[in-house]
Amino acid sequence: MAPRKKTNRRAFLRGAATASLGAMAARGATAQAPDPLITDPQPWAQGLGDGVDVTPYGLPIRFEDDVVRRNVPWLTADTISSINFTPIHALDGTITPQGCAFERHHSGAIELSKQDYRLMLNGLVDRPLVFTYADLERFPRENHVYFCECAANSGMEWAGAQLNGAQFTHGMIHNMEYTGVPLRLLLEEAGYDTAGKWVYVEGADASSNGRSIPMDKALDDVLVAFKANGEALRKEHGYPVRLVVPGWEGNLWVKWLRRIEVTDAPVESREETSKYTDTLADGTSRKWTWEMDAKSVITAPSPQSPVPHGAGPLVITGLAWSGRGAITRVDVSTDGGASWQTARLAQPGTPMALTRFYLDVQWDGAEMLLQSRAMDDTGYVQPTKTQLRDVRGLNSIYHNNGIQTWWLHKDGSVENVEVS
Ligand SMILES: Nc1nc2c(c(=O)[nH]1)N[C@H]1C(S)=C(S)[C@@H](COP(=O)(O)O)O[C@H]1N2
Ligand SMILES: [Mo]
Repeated sequence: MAPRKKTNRRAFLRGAATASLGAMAARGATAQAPDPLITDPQPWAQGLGDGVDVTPYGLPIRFEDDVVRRNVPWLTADTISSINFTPIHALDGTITPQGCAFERHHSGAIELSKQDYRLMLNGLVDRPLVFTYADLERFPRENHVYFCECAANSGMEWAGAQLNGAQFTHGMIHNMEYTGVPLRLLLEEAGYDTAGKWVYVEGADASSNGRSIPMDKALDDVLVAFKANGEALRKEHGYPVRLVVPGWEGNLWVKWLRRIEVTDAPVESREETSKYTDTLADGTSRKWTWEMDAKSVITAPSPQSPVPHGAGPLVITGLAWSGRGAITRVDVSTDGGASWQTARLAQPGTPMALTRFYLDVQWDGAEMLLQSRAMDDTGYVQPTKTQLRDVRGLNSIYHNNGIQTWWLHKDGSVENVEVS
């Protein structure tokens, strides 16, 4: 799975050997032979490029066509009730383009137009209401950047290192800027009853993916969203309207949102009983584990993003997030957790959104055991897998936020291993 760029690397080292000493440690080697890419006229400068309308809506250039969502075929019986993974090993910054943001469907991605869209708000309210898409556009709206992480992210890694790539171990996550109407405004419009302690939300797809949400959360920061990263939601993310439930597990982020019922008790639906509960060592299960605890992963170097350049300057980078607040600090270890260095945050952490971190090191070319650990503004520190298993046992699938280890080999290749 890990693309090993051995030929390229050897070619580079041969070139570097003939170049000046120290070139290997520099960020760009000084070549001695004339470089035809500089000295010769190139085809792209000898003709004209595409006109402005050749691509009315642009896609990434073909050289980047390996930066795509991928699934793991053996995980699910088919691709309809399935999941794929964001290529986090190849992205930088924090915003996930919709085109490569992971998808999780229980009964496939449906096509629902704005014209056919209806949102019902019923139950314990003074006035049951139905909103069209155009109605929603007339409520005051807000913009917020939030991550959405499936509770099953890293679930395959509970018993030990399994999938060889950050995309597969940690890629059930995306981070977008949402535009939407606070759910509170719709509840106020309908006049919710004080006996209404919960809302039950469901989608228009065959699975409906119904979930109960406590009223406190519904009135706090939940958004009825229709734009992501400035444009309409993509079909696979719930076009035309999805729920955004900041910091809470992805399953609550109902897509193709069709109904919100104010209730006095949780529904205890399939998705919150037989699924998305956490079975402990003694066989009992925790429920209502909504928040996504602080977590981080090094995205490069990682198995799909090996080091192509040998010893010298090396950028170690990754993502950190917390469903309970903002990331305040990320530490990186190069020796499997024996010692830690505090990484540089590209931007100060913001609540319930991805934070990018960097550690710029001089790599001596020796193997490293790379780890990262996140801390949030509640004082919480991301646990080791041993600490997590001490509390949760080995029966769990969901909510694995344990520290990940990548083994960087001398040849620059990287492997998923466990140091617990
Ligand atoms: N209507 C509906 N909403 C849904 C789902 C679904 O299958 N149907 N899947 C849920 C799950 S389990 C997750 S993790 C998120 C994934 O959102 P995404 O597909 O935009 O990544 O959507 C949630 N909302
Ligand atoms: Mo999920």
